[in-house]
Amino acid sequence: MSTTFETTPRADGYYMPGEFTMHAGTWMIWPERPDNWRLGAKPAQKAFVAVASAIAQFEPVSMAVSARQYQNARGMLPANVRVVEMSNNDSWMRDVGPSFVVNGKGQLRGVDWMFNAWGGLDGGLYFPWDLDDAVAQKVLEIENAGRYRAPMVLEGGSIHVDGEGTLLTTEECLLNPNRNPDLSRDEIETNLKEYTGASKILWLQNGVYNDETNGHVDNICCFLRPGLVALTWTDDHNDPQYPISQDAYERLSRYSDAAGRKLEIVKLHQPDPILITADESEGVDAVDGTLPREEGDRMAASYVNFYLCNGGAVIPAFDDLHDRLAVETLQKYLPDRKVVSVAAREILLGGGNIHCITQQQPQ
Ligand code: KQY
Repeated sequence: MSTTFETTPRADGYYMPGEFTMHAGTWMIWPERPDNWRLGAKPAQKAFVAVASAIAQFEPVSMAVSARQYQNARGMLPANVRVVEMSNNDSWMRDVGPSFVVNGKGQLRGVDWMFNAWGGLDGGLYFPWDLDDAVAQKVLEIENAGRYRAPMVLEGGSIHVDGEGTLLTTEECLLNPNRNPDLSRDEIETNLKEYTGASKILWLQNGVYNDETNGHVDNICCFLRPGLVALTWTDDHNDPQYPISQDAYERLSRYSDAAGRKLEIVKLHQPDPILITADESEGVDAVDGTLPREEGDRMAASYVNFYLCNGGAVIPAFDDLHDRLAVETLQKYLPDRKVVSVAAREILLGGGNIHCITQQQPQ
């Protein structure tokens, strides 16, 4: 049985390591809801298989799947992906899974944040979300890892850490009144520090333009290693993303991290605007209370939403001219990893990307 601790990770000597450190494996959830994924989620399922297969070249992958989809997922996934039955409301393991923490003795525990589907009844993306809110606890139980239930709503995609005391996040998401209306900025910072072990919080203002998560940091900026960050970028002054990336760049240039280092910033130029087609829009079941997918809506496409795994980096491809440059740039800054690109338009159409559907379990 997995114990629930009433203390905090920081008090017990645990901290959240950077994604770039060694993993025991990766957790994902199988997509199926037809009001988010077009054509009964079949194209998304193929994209998730491609992501799981790419990661499985580097480390073990576990896929959580509802009872209804178990046989279909087992049949579509390669044999080296472990399939585990787990109920869920959707497939965003980054946001609903545990943030794993470790101590200096190689022991593993996890933080189970409160989840309200990216904003609850005030702009959230679906109702109910109770099955998603239980996912972190179930993963920790399977891994026999102790659990901390954090007293705060937070999705894993809204934070990035360097594992050396620095945490990156956005005001747009963490200070949004639809997450923790009763907590002040100071109280939110205190919780972040207590539950991740970070000592310094670096705030960006906004996430990527039109990101339905209210600006998750994992779509705009992430650590490649301590002191080195990747930032989504555009050179087009007329693009609404331009002032957002510009502001982020200025803040990151001013900041130093918890160890006192200035940050080196790698710009990853975004793809050209990606709009939902009529076909794609028509393929999504319309249901009251979930976000409509309208023809012509711009999706929040970003190469920063990649995933680092043992010896690898799995980066989204959009069939765009910038795909190649993104791979080459990342490869240049990650010489010890193999950068693999996976076609990700179908994941983007669901509202996120490769980082959003994965969760690392540290070694
Ligand atoms: O982390 C994410 N990007 C998840 C987005 C959820 C979208 C639900 N439609």
